Amino acid sequence: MTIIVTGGAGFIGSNFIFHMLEKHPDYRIVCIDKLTYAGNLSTLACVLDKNSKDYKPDWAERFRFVKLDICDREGVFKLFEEEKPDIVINFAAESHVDRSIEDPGVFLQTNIIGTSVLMDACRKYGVERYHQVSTDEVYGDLPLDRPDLFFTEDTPIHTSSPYSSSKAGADLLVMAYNRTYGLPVTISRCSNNYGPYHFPEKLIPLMIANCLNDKPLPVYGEGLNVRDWLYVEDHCRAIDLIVHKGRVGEVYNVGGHNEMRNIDIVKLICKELGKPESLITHVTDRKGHDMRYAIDPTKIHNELGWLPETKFADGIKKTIGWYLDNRSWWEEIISGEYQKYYDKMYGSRGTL
Ligand code: NAD
Ligand code: TDX
Repeated sequence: MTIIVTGGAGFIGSNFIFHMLEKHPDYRIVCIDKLTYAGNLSTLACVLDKNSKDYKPDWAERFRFVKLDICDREGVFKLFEEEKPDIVINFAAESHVDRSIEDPGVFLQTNIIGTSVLMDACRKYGVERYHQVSTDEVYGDLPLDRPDLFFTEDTPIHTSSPYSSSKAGADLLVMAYNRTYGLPVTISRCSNNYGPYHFPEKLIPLMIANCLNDKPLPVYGEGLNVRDWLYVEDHCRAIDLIVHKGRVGEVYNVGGHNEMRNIDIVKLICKELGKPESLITHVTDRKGHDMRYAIDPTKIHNELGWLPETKFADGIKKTIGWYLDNRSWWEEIISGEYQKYYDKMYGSRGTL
């Protein structure tokens, strides 16, 4: 079995590759990644770098890395010709809402055009399954005063940001390729993930890094927005189940019934790291900021028996522990180009 995983040098894709190499000792994984600002080869040290203390030779011999843009039609077709993959799983995306608000163009290119290129290659070479890793953000948001409401697979698409719109556009295209060409597709729509290798521009790793550096903790608005947090390994298990046992042409929502307000997450991180809450700075809100995401995971539970295994209280401790043990990974990231991004995003942001 050969599986192409796109975006495998990023947060969830890398965790998924490790999950699959561990869980399926007879699978080969071919990772395609453009290595944008969010992709990092050091994340894949355990399968690429013989000098790394984490190197796993039995994984490395079943792993291939190819630096490639999923929008590069010629390059993608050439690789499919060579590898003839059985399954293709598309994690590659521009993934940060704030960046999409600043510059939507690249989101449309990678998230929509890239998806169509991959599916065209799947049509030409034939695959058992094309899986699209999507997001709960395609459903828009829920009001804070209706805790009884959740996103189901039937909730209408209703996007807020250029990021979520580009992901929704890709989802529509995936369903169209299934109906028009009979491509065997599935889609998963997951809530917010957290865990190792999470890029430090996102809420949880940003707050951990800033706490450790005694820097202000920039909470957008009052911090009352709610997200439904899922430990990344639970998401990886869900995708593994869907590509093997999920029904073709179906969407599966993935979420942990673990809703938390941003401000409470930030306070918890301060507490765990023994830092004062006075580091918290309320800054100008995100434009179009979604209030609440909440997934109803009944379908994946009933059909595939999936349930989240990691409780938030344990997952956040593990995650903080990982960032403490792997300082060089994130310190290298935040010392480079990232600093310019940070200054642009936060430097001139007003405080409340
Ligand atoms: P990430 O930003 O950490 O990683 C994205 C990876 O894709 C990077 O390695 C990057 O180099 C690569 N990439 C970007 N453009 C590319 C291109 N044109 N060609 C090839 N590679 C390219 O993202 P993530 O948080 O790991 O998210 C992975 C997927 O999961 C995305 O599709 C995202 O929409 C979805 N998702 C994320 C979350 C979350 O909480 N992080 C939740 C639900 C869904
Ligand atoms: O500095 C910050 N301050 C802050 O208050 C940052 C970076 C975020 N926030 C808030 C905004 C959100 O309400 O925290 C919340 C989480 O923000 P992000 O980490 O940027 O995630 P979110 O916008 O919820 O989107 C994430 O989940 C769905 C992923 O980035 C997406 O790729 C995924 O599809």
